[in-house]
Amino acid sequence: MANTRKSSILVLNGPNLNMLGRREPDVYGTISLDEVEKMTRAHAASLGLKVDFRQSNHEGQLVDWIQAAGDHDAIIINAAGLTHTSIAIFDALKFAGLPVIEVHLSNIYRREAFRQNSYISRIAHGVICCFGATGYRLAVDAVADILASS
Ligand code: CA2
Repeated sequence: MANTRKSSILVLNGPNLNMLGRREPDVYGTISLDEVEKMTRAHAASLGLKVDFRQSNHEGQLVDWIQAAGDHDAIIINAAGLTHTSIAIFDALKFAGLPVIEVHLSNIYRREAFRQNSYISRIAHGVICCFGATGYRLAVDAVADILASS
């Protein structure tokens, strides 16, 4: 029988991204995380993909979600500040063995020096930054491409 299961993307968001749209609009834009979720979900649906969209302010919670990602086909992650510090998230993503697309709203290379190291980039299939919320849509396109060619 043909496999009719829809591919599923786990979209993870790290600390403080729940504040999106409420502070620093010059850096992060005015769109809220709820709106980013709706946009990501709608775009994924148009490509026949499912999205499981989550945010946590806690590193361990993100690690737990990555460890339990076995039912998903790919991970899109904006680990926010943990991008630059978390070997635990790097390890979890490495062990998950799924394609990973790293997303940042801002241009992390034009900002403070401490934002220019990303542990996640070492394991990511690809990195999308600088495009604001559109980056999540581009990441879904990247996942669709990867899954279509795998
Ligand atoms: O540009 C990105 O997407 C970042 O991952 C955002 C993180 C930052 O630490 C990374 O270096 C780059 C910050 C997320 C916090 O977002 C806020 C949004 C609105 C108000 C306050 C924080």
